[in-house]
Amino acid sequence: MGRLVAVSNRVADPRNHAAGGLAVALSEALSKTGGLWFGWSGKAIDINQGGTPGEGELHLQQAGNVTLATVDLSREDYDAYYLGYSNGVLWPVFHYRLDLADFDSGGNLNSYRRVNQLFARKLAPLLKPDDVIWIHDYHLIPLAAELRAIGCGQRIGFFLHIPLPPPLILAAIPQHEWLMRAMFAYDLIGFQSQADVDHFARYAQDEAGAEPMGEYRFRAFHRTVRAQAFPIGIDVDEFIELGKGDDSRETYEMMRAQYARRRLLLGIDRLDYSKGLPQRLKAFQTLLAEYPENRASATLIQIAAPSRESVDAYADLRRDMEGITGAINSEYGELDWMPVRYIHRSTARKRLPGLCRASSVALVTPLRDGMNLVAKEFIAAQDPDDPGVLVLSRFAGAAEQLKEALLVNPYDFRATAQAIQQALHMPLAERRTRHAKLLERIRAQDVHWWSSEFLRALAETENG
Ligand code: ADQ
Repeated sequence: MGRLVAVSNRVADPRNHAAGGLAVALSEALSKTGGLWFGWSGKAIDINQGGTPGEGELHLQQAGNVTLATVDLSREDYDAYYLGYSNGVLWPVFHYRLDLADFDSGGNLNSYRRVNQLFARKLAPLLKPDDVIWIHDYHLIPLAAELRAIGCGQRIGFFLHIPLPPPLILAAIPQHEWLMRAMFAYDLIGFQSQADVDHFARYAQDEAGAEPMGEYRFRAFHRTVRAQAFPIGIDVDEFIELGKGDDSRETYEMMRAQYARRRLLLGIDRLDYSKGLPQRLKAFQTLLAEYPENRASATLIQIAAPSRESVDAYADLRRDMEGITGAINSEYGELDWMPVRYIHRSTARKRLPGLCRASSVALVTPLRDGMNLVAKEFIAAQDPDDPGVLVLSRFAGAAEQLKEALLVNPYDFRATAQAIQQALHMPLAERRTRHAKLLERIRAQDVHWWSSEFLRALAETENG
């Protein structure tokens, strides 16, 4: 294989393993070929500091044998490309939330195109003819088309980390035809789940008149694209090792000591409306109402990392969460017990395994999620002899794989409360059997499997 060039909105320093599984997996694949990682520098330059829309300085940095190439954006482009179009249009629609999409601002679309053109212009001169390019996520859907437009003929693959909605929902985006045409500039498109592949296949055939060319391949707009599911995984061994570290062990001991007489339920998310957090709190409230034996015992720790706070829908969510938490705690709280501990901060990665291991139940109940890696991290962190139970939304991509979890419909509070009750009272033998199977599944398709399978499939494509 030629040199690997990875492109993503954010670039992580491969030497910093605290960045997590994806950064580790990409770094590993990049260092095998002395690769290049290209993306936004994280800097948004104000207009009075010289930030001009459609322009940005390129920075090159060496991290071992991997080159990091990053580009600054003007504040105006950052606001419109990142917050406006990527997170104000594509994120909500791809998560089936048409009600939260802001289609009105044409400026956002222009900027989304302009940033993708800027990235193509800055990246093209760095490319070698036999490079293999792997572009990530919804911020960069049109990047391959922009690269092709300026003469790049290399193999280009794309991985969508979020779900692809059914054709009718996708078609609500005014520019859906343009986005789909842009997808056909890739040689391979990877999705998180088979459901996403099916949505792509239906859209491609029904709306874009694509011709199916045998398994996984479609032809339209004079190009052939392969579309396939590559469910992303975690680095299971790395997470288990992290669990043996001092920080994780300390966290575990502290939680066990503090909650010795209680049962811990855990939620770890970004504060995002796709994660179903208000619904999760309401299911927990229903548990306390309908199964009173859990009062003064079951404690939900919900850690929600701040995210995209300047987008309106996120500020609304923050208020909702505070309101519902207050209502539950004031209704059921005792002098020595608060049912919900809601923490609006992120937790250091090195503490996560300990926190997961100290919990009896994980609540991973998104309304829609590409995959959800927290579900897999929870499984990896458990003591196989006395494991906790995963309550998982059927609308998370992970539900296609993790069939031994307790699968729930997060909109149905009573049924979710019932599943939590079942999780809290599951016999040890059943917990062990379910956990062993889940661990086997996340090992078989871990993050190393994910990147090597994707790159193998990309190398097999016919390139055009
Ligand atoms: P995200 O929506 O960010 O990612 P997710 O997979 O849940 O979501 O988490 C990614 C990582 O962030 C995990 O390693 C998790 O531990 C960490 N994390 C989340 N909340 C945290 C918190 N409060 N404190 C500390 N760490 C936290 C997108 C898609 C997902 C898909 C991933 C990877 O939305 O569906 O699984 O990409 O493809």
